[in-house]
Amino acid sequence: MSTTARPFVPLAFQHLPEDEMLRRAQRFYAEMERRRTTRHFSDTPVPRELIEHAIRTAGTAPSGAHQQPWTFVVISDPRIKRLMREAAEEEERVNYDGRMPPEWLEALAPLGTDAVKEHITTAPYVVILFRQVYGLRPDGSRRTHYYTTESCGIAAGLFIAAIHQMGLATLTHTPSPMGFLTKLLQRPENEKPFLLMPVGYPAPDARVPDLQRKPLDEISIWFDGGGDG
Ligand code: IYR
Repeated sequence: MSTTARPFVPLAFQHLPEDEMLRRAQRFYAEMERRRTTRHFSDTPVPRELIEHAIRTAGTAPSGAHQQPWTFVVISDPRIKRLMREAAEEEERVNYDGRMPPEWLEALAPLGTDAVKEHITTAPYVVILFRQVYGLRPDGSRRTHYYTTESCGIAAGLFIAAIHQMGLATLTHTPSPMGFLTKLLQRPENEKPFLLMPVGYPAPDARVPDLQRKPLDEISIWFDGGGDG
């Protein structure tokens, strides 16, 4: 098969003074540090345009061979949300009633999760990120996709950051197994559900577990070359 090189264009890169870089880094970190996952959403409507921007932002993620192996399915239709919640809760009841081993249930206990998935019907939008395991060419033949999990994980991270930065909240929910989403949302066989993210304002009385994040020295190891060796 012949391949065509893309034309290259100059990189539009803005060099900033170091003090400005530090200010930006601190401001962005402070903003992201305030992000919390909540399970309690308000049903206050959210402008569709905001969700569109978050998806555009997610779509800037780097991806394996620039194949952009993601489809964002956006649901605000109350009927579909209800069906989705019913199906998710059915699976989760099986999970919490024994499909998840005791060690898993123990790990979740501090977070207070259970089989009730109210966020699916309360949040004004539910965004499901589907991972395109392989691509489909216009003639129906399969095109291998590379690093789809990594690519979708990065896209999800950007989506979450965008949602937080614009003043909304989301939750990364992975109902398990997720096959019911493929059926309900009529996705093609090359797409697998990756993440379900309700989006909206937090409920006025939203509560979150009192979590601590690991400090820098617990999450990073540095080889500075400055030792006495
Ligand atoms: N999918 C279940 C269980 C669950 C698993 C993990 I790992 C979490 O961080 C949270 C929940 C549920 O959504 O309840």
